[in-house]
Amino acid sequence: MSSTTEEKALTPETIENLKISKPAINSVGFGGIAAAVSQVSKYMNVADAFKLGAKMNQKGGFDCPGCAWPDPDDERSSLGEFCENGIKAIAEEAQNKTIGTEFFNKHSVDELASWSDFEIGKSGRLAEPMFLTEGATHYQPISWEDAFNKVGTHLNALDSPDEAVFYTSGRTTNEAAFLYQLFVREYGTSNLPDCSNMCHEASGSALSETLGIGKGSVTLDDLYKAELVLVVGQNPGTNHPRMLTALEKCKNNGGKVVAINPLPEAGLVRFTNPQNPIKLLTGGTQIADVFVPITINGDVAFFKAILLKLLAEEEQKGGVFDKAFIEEFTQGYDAFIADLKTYNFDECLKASGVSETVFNQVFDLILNNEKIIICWAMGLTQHENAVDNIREVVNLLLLKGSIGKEGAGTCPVRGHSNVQGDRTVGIFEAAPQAFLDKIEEKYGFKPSAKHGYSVIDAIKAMHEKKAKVFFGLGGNFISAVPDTTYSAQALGNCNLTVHVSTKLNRSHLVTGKEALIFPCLGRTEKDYQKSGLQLQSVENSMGVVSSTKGVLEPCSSALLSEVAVVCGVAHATLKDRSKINWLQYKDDYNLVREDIAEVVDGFKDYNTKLKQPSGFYLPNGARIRKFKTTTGKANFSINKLPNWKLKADELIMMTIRSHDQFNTTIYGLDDRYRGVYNGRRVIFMNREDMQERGLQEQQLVNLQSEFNGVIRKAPNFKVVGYDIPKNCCATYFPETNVLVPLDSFAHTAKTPASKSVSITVKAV
Ligand SMILES: Nc1nc2c(c(=O)[nH]1)N[C@H]1C(S)=C(S)[C@@H](COP(=O)(O)OP(=O)(O)OC[C@H]3O[C@@H](n4cnc5c(=O)[nH]c(N)nc54)[C@H](O)[C@@H]3O)O[C@H]1N2
Ligand SMILES: Nc1nc2c(c(=O)[nH]1)N[C@H]1C(S)=C(S)[C@@H](COP(=O)(O)OP(=O)(O)OC[C@H]3O[C@@H](n4cnc5c(=O)[nH]c(N)nc54)[C@H](O)[C@@H]3O)O[C@H]1N2
Ligand SMILES: [Mo]
Repeated sequence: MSSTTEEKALTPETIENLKISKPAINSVGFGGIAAAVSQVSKYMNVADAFKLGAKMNQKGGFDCPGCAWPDPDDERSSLGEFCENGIKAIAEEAQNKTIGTEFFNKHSVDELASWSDFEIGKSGRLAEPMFLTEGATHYQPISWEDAFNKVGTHLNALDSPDEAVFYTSGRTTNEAAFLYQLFVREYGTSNLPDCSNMCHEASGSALSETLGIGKGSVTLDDLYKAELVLVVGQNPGTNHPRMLTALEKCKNNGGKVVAINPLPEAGLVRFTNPQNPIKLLTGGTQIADVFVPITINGDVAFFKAILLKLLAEEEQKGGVFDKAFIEEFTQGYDAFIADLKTYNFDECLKASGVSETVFNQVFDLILNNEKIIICWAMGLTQHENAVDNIREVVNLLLLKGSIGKEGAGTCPVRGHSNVQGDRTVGIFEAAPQAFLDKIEEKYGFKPSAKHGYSVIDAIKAMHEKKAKVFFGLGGNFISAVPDTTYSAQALGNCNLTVHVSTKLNRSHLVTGKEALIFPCLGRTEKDYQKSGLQLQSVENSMGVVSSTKGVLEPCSSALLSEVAVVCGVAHATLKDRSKINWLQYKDDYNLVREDIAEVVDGFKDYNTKLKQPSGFYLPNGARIRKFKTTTGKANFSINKLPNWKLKADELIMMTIRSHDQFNTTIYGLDDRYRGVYNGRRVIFMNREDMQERGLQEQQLVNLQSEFNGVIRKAPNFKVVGYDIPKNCCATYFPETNVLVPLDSFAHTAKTPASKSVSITVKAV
């Protein structure tokens, strides 16, 4: 019997073999290296692994496709700037096994959908373009030319270009991303949702409004020189391991680190640098001087408590706020202080869930230091009040004058390795008019000025059949987005779904009436074109643009680069009506960069600057106290406490990453640092909450969320008692995306609130 689109979208994993042990407090070290080496040897030959290890994140090598953490400008470790999870990321891409006609003949779409995400990921690298005809059970091969024409035919048959959606994931290089948005705009729409919509969009919104730039202000050097670094809502030991090396350096220079997180994440507590063998033996550095076990979404309350006490101290003794900075560079101070005074300290502290003792430790550090950096990731951005979270962080930095000076500032730590660069070069459903004007000036067509669909809008539009073609440049849309069942129906409503991908994933199985898979080159592979071997470029979390060049031979001769795919689709769709010679770009990527240099600020002499071994910094106003806001100053903002309330039996759930996954790619079934082995359908619960519900360790439970009267269910999870604040719980993404309501998202930014889902837990 064939399964429905909704059924195919769910992860059918079992949980029988789950093993639980004590969570680790120390990250990396021998365990990490052993884990990485065993991972690599599973899929790659050892010679390739060494070749890659030596080139990863080295000047002139390739950029690790793992995370967006920057590489040091100066000395780089001779062992390579790598980490355990970086090695897993490249091993995942640089697999020996490939899949094509034979594989898809053997396995129907239905059968593949019954595999777990882990099994799907292990099937191998996609090696040929494939096509699923309407009503068919199996994908079949298709030539690139026919495939491009199919996309063109579908796009040209739509009543309006706004009936197509063009998604981007954040691994896409600057060159491919720039051409892609250019094609989409020439085709006639601004429907350019991207993974950033689900990730740091709230940071972009909050920082643009308050500091005039949607990116962070600090450099790696600032982190080394900071007196105090707050790491808020972030798990760097797993998701940005090389950040721990920077924090260690900061501490060696006398800096202090505070971790604000519902979970005592390994790595923040203690960290062993894998590139320092002596440390491996002695047990490593204590990274966090203070650990703040905050309640989920208690951050605005916590920061308000800090702000209130700072204000009291300023009013009593003075010298707490940087008055000269506030006077010269900011706007809105009086209104901000007036609003702050309407809050009560005790109530705020209580709402944060933090003890007075821990609060005072953090308060003293903030009071007594002038060079403060605040780092954050998804723990702040994936809430309904995510924008308030980040604006409140900015308020604190502004009061302390901790922005635009050495060792101080904002540090939103990006996820995908080029998610920041994609936005810089134009992947944006709401691009500024100035950028659109530049496109018009250079290419002679008028881009649509209408705001396009973000991820959430796109899902709704497809559900309502207002959008009929979905095109994804990278990523795994169905598993990444909230409300899996509703979103599967949305994709199922499309006439055509297309994915440009390196690996098979669930989105290839949750299709429109027709579907295409375009296999492409990965970051690690050599990209040969007419003019020779090509290099591409990416921007890291700190605004440094550098080159990346693959080192391995492509895993299949049928692969195209993302640039070539975009050129092929653009040419087949726009034909003679285009003002652009699409096919020239794929022969020589220098031409793409020459265009970017003309259109995007900060890229003058792009091709020349890219030859600098460490890359080049893009301009950043906040870094030099030139705030490009509507007021021309840094803006204080007024933020309310969140006002959600749990019902009697509800818990607030955050959906997080295990140590063995890259977003929807499941490297393995273990979460070593949290002591979970052989299974992912677990719910981490406070032991008192378990007791109140009469739940035992590893008891099988069903999870349910209710939002605006709609009930969503996720069955068969096992309970794991954990050090997590009362009324809070945690599960892994994407297994519980089915519980995240589509209509629960950050105001202003529309980031799905996947870190604050109200759920109930019931024994099976
Ligand atoms: N190996 C690996 N690396 C990755 C990724 C991956 O999946 N695997 N993903 C990449 C991507 S795209 C991204 S965006 C980043 C994600 O990097 P992270 O943001 O570190 O990832 P999450 O697992 O979502 O972790 C969120 C952290 O926030 C905490 N948290 C949750 N809610 C709250 C809250 O309300 N307040 C506070 N203070 N803390 C909270 C959680 O306990 C957790 O430690 O990592 C990137 N790097
Ligand atoms: N509940 C919940 N949901 C979340 C999150 C959460 O914390 N909780 N996090 C959100 C966040 S922060 C993000 S960024 C999104 C991630 O959303 P996406 O970016 O859409 O998802 P990924 O899992 O990173 O995409 C993996 C797929 O990308 C393809 N791929 C890998 N490398 C390449 C490449 O070089 N080129 C191309 N063309 N394809 C490639 C592979 O086929 C792979 O299967 O998920 C979001 N969803
Ligand atoms: Mo992300």
